[in-house]
Amino acid sequence: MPVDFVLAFFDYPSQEILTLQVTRRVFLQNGSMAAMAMTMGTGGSHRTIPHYRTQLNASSLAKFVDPLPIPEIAKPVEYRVSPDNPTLKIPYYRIPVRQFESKLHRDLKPTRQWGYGGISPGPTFETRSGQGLLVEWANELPTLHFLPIDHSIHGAEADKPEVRTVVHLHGARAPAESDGYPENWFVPGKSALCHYPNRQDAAMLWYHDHTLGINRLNVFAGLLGTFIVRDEFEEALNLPRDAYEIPLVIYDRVLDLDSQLNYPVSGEAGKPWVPEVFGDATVINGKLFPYLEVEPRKYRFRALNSANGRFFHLTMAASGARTSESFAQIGCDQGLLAAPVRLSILTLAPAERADVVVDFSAHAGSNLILKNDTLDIMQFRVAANGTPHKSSLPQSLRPVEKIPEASAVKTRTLALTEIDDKIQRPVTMLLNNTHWNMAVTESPVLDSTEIWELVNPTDDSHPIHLHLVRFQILDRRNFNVNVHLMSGDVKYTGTAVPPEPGEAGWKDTVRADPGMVTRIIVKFEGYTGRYVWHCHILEHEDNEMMRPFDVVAPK
Ligand SMILES: [Cu+2]
Repeated sequence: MPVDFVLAFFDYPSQEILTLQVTRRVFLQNGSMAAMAMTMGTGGSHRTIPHYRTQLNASSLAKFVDPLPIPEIAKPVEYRVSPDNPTLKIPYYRIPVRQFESKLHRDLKPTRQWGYGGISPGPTFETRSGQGLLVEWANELPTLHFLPIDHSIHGAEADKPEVRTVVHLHGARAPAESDGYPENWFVPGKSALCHYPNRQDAAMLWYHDHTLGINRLNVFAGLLGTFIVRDEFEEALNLPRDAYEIPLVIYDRVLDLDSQLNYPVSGEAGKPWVPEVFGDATVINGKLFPYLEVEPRKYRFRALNSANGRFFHLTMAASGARTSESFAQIGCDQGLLAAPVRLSILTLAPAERADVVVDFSAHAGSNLILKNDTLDIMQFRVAANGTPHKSSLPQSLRPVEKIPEASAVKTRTLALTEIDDKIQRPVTMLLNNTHWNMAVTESPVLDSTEIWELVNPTDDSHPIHLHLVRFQILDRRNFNVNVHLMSGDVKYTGTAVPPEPGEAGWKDTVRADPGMVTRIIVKFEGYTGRYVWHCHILEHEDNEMMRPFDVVAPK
């Protein structure tokens, strides 16, 4: 398949494109190639491309001149009666959603962004398992959007207000009315009150915009933040904490020469949507190429990939060489793993989280570099001496009891499909060949267990996220794509591969890799009501790769 997304980005003449013969899958898996494509694009044959402007070459900026920002902790404004227990008062937060400017780098001008609490990432919520809280999300944004809306996309038609928002707390077991259903958007001047009961294990969740048809633009503008749930079990493990526990919110952006967000467009009149976006500016906690001063001891990093579409492959390098077994991964999306997993490369698909411990004690007085593929993205400056510490890295963490396959009452086979135009540019992506507006086809019964088989005949790895629930990955297995495309049948061609050790815990987002059937097992616990499942490549999600599902009461 030709490089359709480069065509989309840079409006290459199609003849040129057809000679390149690189698949988008390769681009998805290889960040440096995407960066190369971006560089190629600056010399490409631009015609009149609305919105999209000449790109800043982010690698030309000085490295490691800004300290890593740590997002502030959200503070409740008062206590209010809990919606599910009138005898209880719970914290009430009010978070304004605002436009603001901040410098992404010392040598850049301030960049216009949108942020929760007027910052991006937004303030970090700190709460405990079972400690419910209320958040009033108040839309105080301007009435005009500054990124290119595609009115041909479902839910973003020209009769809709330009600026709309709705907030989803990713990974939360929350009632449907507080889950941020994509159609429940509200306009500037309005707000939504959400109740998060937090009856779930310790984990790092994250909140972000989920507005139908413009989600990719609102998140690109900066509407994201983290939400940490803690519990006694985790605290008893004596992991690094307080100043030694640090969130790393990682995402890529495209900037213009004026330091402004430069969301790519297709170049096709009236249809600016592009199938994926990859930027060469890797931002961590709101800064490009930040540094962090650390002591020679263990740190706990809570990493989140909040990129629109980029998969990160993170490594640590000392003096130019990769250090082996740099990370001890202790948790994934929905909390702790059964035991630490030693990794030299940490892969994060969009929306995935990894909880990792890094021990700097062997590097006193030197610098380490965090890399994504070949790109240096952050520096750790390890002090020569540190304060004595007693944190530990236990050999066993939290038991993860496997859900038996025999407990599943239903198996659903769900295809992930891509519809291309005549020159093989994707025009829409679908789940199970159904559009957003079609009748609900997945209606699991509350407290029942199901197996979902995600059949991926496309060239892309799609990170699939189910709202409300946590699940376990059973396996991935190659199948014959051609047979599937002709007949719909699934003919396996390989043996089932178990999840990677770092995925073998509780998940809420799973890579459905190309040419494979990915099986997950899910218990639909929590609440009845309407939720969604979708691809977390935001450009896919916005263009039909999202479906509602209903959790129904048992008969
Ligand atoms: Cu996708």
